[in-house]
Amino acid sequence: MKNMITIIAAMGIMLSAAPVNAFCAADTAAASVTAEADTIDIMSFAGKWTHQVSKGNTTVDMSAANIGTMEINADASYKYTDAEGRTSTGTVKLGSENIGGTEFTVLSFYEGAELKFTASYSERRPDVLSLGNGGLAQFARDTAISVAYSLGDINNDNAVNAVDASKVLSYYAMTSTNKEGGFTDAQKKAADVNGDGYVNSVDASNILACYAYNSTSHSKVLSFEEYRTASTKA
Ligand SMILES: [Ca+2]
Ligand SMILES: [Ca+2]
Repeated sequence: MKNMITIIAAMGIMLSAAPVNAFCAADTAAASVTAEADTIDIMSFAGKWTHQVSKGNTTVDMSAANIGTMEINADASYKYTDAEGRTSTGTVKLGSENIGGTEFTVLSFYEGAELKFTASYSERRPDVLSLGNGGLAQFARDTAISVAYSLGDINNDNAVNAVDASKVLSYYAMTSTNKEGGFTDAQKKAADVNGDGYVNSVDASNILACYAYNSTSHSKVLSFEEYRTASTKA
């Protein structure tokens, strides 16, 4: 909830500071942010990971033994298979932890009520989930489930709306203060709706404008691309 209030406050500041867009900026006030804005979701981690431990006196980066595989699913369930082929299943919970002044995303793997693994994620190394602090064990990304994002639909729920705009603003607020925004590469592409290579409040206001357009008296819900074509012609 605190997060949401921050986003709404940030939105007011950023939208008022945003340059006027070529299309449909006037409609942005019609939309409001009503959903929680968590920039990192389980989709960022969905896929297969290899459980690696250090083989010797070095960190796991230098020499690793593979001792299992972890599959994280889009519904936040997981399946762990150890080297002997024994499997266990459970649920992944996302949280955050402040380590040395930096906010990290933490994944907690629960089998029932039992905490089996705690892994931390850093955007600097998006294909690694660190287990413990010493660099001695990790999950290394194996094959990510490829998720196709469409322009403007950051959370991939087939709707371009205020939730997506707030995710963009949240990302922008984080990255503009040198924090991790938590978007996958696909989400960054989906977020940069004006294609200028930056994810910022201009994109958020364009997403809101698209949402506002679709919310008012138009018979068909347009994709972001369709909306852009329609609003450019108008
Ligand atoms: Ca969406
Ligand atoms: Ca952009």
